[in-house]
Amino acid sequence: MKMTFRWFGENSDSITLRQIKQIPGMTGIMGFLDYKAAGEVWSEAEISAYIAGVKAAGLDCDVIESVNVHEDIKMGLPARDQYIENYCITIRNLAKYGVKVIVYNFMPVFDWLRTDLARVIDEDGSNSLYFDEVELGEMGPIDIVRSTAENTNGFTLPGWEPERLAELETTLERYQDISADQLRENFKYFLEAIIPTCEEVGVTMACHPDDPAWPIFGLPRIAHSKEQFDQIVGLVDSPRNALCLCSGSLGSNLQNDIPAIVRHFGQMGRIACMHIRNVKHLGTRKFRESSHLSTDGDLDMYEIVKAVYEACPDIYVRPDHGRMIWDEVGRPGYGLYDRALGAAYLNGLYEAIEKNTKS
Ligand code: CS2
Ligand code: MN
Repeated sequence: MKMTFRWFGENSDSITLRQIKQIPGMTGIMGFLDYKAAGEVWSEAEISAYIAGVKAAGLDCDVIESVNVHEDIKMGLPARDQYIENYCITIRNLAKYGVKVIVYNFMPVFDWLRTDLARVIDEDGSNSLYFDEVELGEMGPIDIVRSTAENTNGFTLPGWEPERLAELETTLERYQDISADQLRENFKYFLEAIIPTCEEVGVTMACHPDDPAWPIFGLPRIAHSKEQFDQIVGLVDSPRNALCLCSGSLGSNLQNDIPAIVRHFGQMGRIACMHIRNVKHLGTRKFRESSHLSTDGDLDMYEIVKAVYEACPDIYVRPDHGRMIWDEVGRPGYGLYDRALGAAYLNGLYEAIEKNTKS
């Protein structure tokens, strides 16, 4: 299990590479050029400068996260071929600088979605990302975009880039005619076009689950259960067509048995990486992101890490969103302290499981 940390880049993160390097057991980052719009080519010059900085800090950059898929690809519009071509160039460019895994998602319009980015947790005064389906219904898509964009402490959030959201209403309308099956067809078209390039250059695509794990605003969503992931890995049967299982995203629906899902896809060799975090359910489709500790949320982190140890011990993992604690101000979900605690905790679980198994 290679422990990593999400990092947004020098001018886009409140956290420095030096701080990340000082977290015990940290091997590298999951990198991101946060200024790139979906569909744009990531140039060699940009990639090499970014990765050189990471390497100089003593960290690896084997995983890149959120090379976002252009909406025209998801909607199956004629312009998709151009965007797919751009995507293949980006894959090649990343491979040249040693990138092995690209994390992406195939969610229409929105990436992960919350109704509050800083809900105070009364017990201890920290705050965290929060979701309530009732609040969501009252807000509607336009309000949620506005409030998300306004409450990020000046940072952009992955998947919430202003360019992508400018044409929100038109995009939402277009999706009314796209069924889940059609979306899956478009997904297949995308994978069939890019996986040969991945095979050639040795890059694995890792699909991140829908978050929350059900359809939102009537938009089709096809990546939030074991059955759906079975369909996705079957769209193109190649080890380069793999998953980034996110325990917090899948865990928003407690029907998802995460250790079993990890074992299933891990044994198939189809998990490239994981985001491991906990969620605390507060009612039906109402939850907050808790600390990583099992007893603070509803997921059994020991069982999840044990499944990783048994089924796919060589994968990259990272703590996912953390709470804001110790008065830290930063990009919601991506502060330093709680995620660093999460990483140390997950490494501790892994060490204990490994030693127990071997003794
Ligand atoms: C991330 C997503 O914060 C998160 O949960 O996992 O933003 C993720 O990077 C994307 O869905 C992948 O494109
Ligand atoms: Mn995630």
